[in-house]
Amino acid sequence: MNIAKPIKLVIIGRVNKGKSSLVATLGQNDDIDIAPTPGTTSKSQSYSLHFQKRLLCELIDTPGFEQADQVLSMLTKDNPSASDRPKTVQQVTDSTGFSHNFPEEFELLNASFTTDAIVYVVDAAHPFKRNYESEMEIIRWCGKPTIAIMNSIGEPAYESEWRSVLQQYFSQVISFDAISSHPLQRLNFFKAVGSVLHERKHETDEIIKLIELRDQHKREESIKKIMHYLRQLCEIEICEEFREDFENNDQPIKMKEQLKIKVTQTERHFQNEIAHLLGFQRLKTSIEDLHKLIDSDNLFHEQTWKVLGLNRTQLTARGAILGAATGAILDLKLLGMTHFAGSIIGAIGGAGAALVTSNSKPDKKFAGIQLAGEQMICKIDLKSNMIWVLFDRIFSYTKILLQRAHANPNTLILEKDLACSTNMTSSQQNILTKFYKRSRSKKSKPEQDHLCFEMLLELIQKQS
Ligand SMILES: Nc1nc2c(ncn2[C@@H]2O[C@H](COP(=O)(O)OP(=O)(O)O)[C@@H](O)[C@H]2O)c(=O)[nH]1
Ligand SMILES: [Mg+2]
Repeated sequence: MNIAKPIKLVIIGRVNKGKSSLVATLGQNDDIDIAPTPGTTSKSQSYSLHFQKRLLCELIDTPGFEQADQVLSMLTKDNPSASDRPKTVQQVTDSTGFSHNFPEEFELLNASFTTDAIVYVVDAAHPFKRNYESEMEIIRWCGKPTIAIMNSIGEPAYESEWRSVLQQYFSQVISFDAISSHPLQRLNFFKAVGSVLHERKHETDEIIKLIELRDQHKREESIKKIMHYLRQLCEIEICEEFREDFENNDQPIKMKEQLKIKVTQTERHFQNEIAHLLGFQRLKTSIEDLHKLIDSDNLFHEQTWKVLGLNRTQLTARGAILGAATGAILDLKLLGMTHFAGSIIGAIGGAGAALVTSNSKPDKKFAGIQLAGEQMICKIDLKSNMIWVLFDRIFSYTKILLQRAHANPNTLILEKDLACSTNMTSSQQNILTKFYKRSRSKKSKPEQDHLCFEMLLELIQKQS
């Protein structure tokens, strides 16, 4: 597929109508200035939509109209004929002093001369007023294909009123919610572009196809990142020489601390990677601190269920399917029989981690866990809920970002709807369990890994 020349669109309208928000959401990039204070955009700025290094579309964000009445009276002064109007707009914009006296109109008109179509944004949460007519008339004078967007900043109470006005001036009128990212919205927008750019219809159809491919590509890349993350989690090991005077030392506590730090860092790293992959540079998040979560005495504590969005039945059901519900608890009970084990419970219980040895000639044994040898290893217990909690957190985070509009200014809160893994069938859970095990033993089976990839992809597609 070849887009000979990218489609260039200029976004214009008054300040605070959501122009920059529209650009961010259409371009799927939050690296754009959106602020409730007017005048945030003072110069025209171009944003590109790429797919696999190919430029598909260029969106030009502009400052808002400020003095449309005066500019229109300059244009109409000599009463040019309809065929001379575009030329007149150009001449007036180029005239001496115009850029100084009308900096905003200078920016937006200049940008519109070089574009394929003009996109005009209004806020249909507020009523139409007569003083909007000047700017719509100026746009008509430019003689370009036009699309009007009704972006409601609040309830779209005045849509029908606006529509009957806009239809008098614009070739296409569509509703758009800049802070909701339903993929159909973006496609509808480009369909509207296609319908006004008759001679470039074929190219806009190609863009629509490529945008769909691009969305799919992003989902696939996100799943690859999630799998990479899970593999790393399974591989994290805190290894230390086993000390003989363990009875009174804090070696296990320190090892657990290191495990916690490592897991937390790894989670943050992959959250950032996924955010960047999905075009979020400025995302503000409020995510329950993993550190605190691991600190809670154990994963079955009521507070923890709340954080995870799980109820007791869900936890038990999942555990039963996996045969892992007792994983953490069983270890704790057994270990609780000795004083030393008590410190291990404190140290590793919350993390669902296990202490194991790599040495085959143990000389000390507690409750079936080999402690003696040359090395102690602290790692996430794959039989515990911990690995599922970590999976749920990254999967939910990714799912939310895939659905999120890039203009959404709200802080991302990751509290509810976290328990994705409880909605998985037992065979899906088994596929993932096997993946954890392969990762831990550093065995890679490409076919089975691919099966896991396909399963997670289907899951995220269904849920997004
Ligand atoms: N609720 C809601 N707020 C929006 C929407 N579009 C923009 N906003 C908010 O309106 C304000 C102005 O948006 P911005 O895109 O900067 O407007 P611009 O001046 O036309 O570029 C910002 O606070 C946005 O978050 C929308 O569709 N819904
Ligand atoms: Mg703006």
